[in-house]
Amino acid sequence: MPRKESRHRRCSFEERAHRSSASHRGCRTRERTGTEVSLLLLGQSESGKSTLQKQFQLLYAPSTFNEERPAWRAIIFINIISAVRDILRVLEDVAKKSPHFAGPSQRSDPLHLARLRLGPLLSMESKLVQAVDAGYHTDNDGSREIFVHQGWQRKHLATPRTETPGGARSLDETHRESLEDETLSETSHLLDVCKDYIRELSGHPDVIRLTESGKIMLKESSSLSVCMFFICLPCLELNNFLMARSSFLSDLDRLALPQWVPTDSDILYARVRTVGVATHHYSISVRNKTRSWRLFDVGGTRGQRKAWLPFFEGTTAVIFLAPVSVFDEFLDEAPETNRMDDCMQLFSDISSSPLLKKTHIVLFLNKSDILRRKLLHGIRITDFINTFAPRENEISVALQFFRDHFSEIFFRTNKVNDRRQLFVHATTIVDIPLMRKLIDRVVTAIFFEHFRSATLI
Ligand SMILES: Nc1nc2c(ncn2[C@@H]2O[C@H](COP(=O)(O)OP(=O)(O)OP(=O)(O)O)[C@@H](O)[C@H]2O)c(=O)[nH]1
Ligand SMILES: [Mg+2]
Repeated sequence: MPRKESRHRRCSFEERAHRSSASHRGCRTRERTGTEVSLLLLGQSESGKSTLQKQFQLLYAPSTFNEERPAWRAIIFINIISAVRDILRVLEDVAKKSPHFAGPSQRSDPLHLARLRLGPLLSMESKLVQAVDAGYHTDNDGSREIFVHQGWQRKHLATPRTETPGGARSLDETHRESLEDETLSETSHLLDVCKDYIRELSGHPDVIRLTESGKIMLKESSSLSVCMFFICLPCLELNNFLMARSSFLSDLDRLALPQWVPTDSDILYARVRTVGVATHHYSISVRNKTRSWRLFDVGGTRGQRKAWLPFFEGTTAVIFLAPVSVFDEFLDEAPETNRMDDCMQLFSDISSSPLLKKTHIVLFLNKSDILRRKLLHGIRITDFINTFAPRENEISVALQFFRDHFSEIFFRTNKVNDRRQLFVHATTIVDIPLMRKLIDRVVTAIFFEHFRSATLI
């Protein structure tokens, strides 16, 4: 997408986010009277906020989740294509540094060949982005990720498609739909044609060598959805164990089938960056009492955190997501900052905010599945957090350590109101049966705390 256009899209999106925060102010009265429960999902980027919101939808609005299911095909295709692009980029970087590098477009060069073979598939990315009316959000550091406008799925429902007031579908609409269908089936066909080349590329000796030597690693949140590579600090150890995970890339036979419809799990693993604040409404019954709930899913990159503030006042509860697997990673937007340090600082800011002094906080120590795999793989927490020593590098010990650490931050910053509570849970948000039970428990706790504390205000 041209830079100008993407800036325009970003701008209008931010305006929308601003409008939504203004309309949010108007809704506070309802919250104060206790008729509506509002829940704020907070945490750094890629901590799992939107995935948690999808779990809410799956649990409390399954019919809309089902209606929107086909729309996720395009996003997953985009995820796959950008993963392939990232692998190619890494391999090109390696090739350029090689003493045998003979120039960018040598016919015999296997990478050049791979680019040629994959070219038609790669060129579908912009068409898919257009089809879902998405854009790219670029951070200060230049990192780029796809974002979509709130409610984008509604425009891409399989049935019923939108109709004009007269009952007939507009020509524009029909044209857009057929373009979208064409784009999807073309991508699916190209994916089928290219799947062996993609496999070959993922198993390229340089990719294996670099992952084994720790020179590149899979961005951990993407290890299960898309394999995004980046050059990381040389001390990191990660081999192709993670790469062999059930990522979209290792499931191409299924995803390239023309009749493939994303499963619940595919949708939970699909990655779209949130820009601004997305509001979701649910009607939730707790012990036969039905209330309207609003969930605010915020964009977590550093540059977006200022936009959270208008949503603090009057919120019933905060669910803070701390991705505990990130102890050995660094922020995309600030590569010198360890992601766990950023997460703890952010948690400290949230729990000490005067606007949240009466708000209970639910802390999810998320991505515990990835934490477990990293520890089993021998990545040592002490190499990144020296206060962890001399503990055992073991999952239950690590979870207890993080639980204690976050609790200490909470109690240190909690002097303003000691009636406020912190509920801590270790989570794997992509685990559907586990989350079903946990969300139900958390919702019940928030609901009852809400009405108990309403009398305290
Ligand atoms: N393996 C694993 N992956 C997870 C878990 N939670 C989230 N993910 C994946 O992590 C990626 C990022 O999750 P998101 O929910 O998009 O993160 P976010 O906090 O909304 O990020 P922003 O919108 O950028 O603020 C997605 O691809 C999810 O599928 C988890 O517990 N385990
Ligand atoms: Mg998000």
